[in-house]
Amino acid sequence: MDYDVLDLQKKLSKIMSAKRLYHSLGVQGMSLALAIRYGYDMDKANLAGLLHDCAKDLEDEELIKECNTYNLPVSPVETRNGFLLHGKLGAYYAQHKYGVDDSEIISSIYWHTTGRPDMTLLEKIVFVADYIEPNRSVKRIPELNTIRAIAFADLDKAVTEILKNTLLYLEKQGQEIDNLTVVAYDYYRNR
Ligand code: DGI
Ligand code: FE
Ligand code: FE
Repeated sequence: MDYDVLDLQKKLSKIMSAKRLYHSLGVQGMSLALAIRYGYDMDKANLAGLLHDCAKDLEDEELIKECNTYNLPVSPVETRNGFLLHGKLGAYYAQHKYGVDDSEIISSIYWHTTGRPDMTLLEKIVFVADYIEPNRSVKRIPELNTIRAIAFADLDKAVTEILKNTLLYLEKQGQEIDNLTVVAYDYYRNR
């Protein structure tokens, strides 16, 4: 695939906080490593990881406004928790702002926050890489190093553990849970 990753990194560095860029570079590298492990196209994984949070530096209201502008559907849960839209809008930006025309890359960005049942290999790679990238802290997620090891042994199991942890965390925090996340966990738990 013909794509100028350095140019894209430079563009993202102008719209992202330093912290977000660092995270994005971490996910880029981790997606690449998982692609090597599971035999997926390295360039595509690299690009998907780098771009996955390209719409995250927007306030909740801005995310909703942008989705309305581009006719992207906004569910009631998403209206109440605007940040959930950064995957959907990021997928749109990847396509229309950053010139990505690969449908696998676009959908891996689209689904990276909630996951979904029966994810494609790249969707799983980005979903897992996002959680285990080196800048995530074991202080905040005690199971992180266990999940990192699992990620390189059994990708579906890593997806399952991450969904389980995420749901537990959201419950503990009293945050509203999107049914997409529940449906994804039910699928992987029973797989
Ligand atoms: O954008 P990142 O922070 O790198 O990672 P992400 O896009 O996976 O977002 C992580 C957050 O999303 C994490 O705090 C858990 C949250 N999340 C995932 N599923 C749901 C959710 N939050 C709510 N409220 N409901 C969900 O179903
Ligand atoms: Fe994200
Ligand atoms: Fe992320």
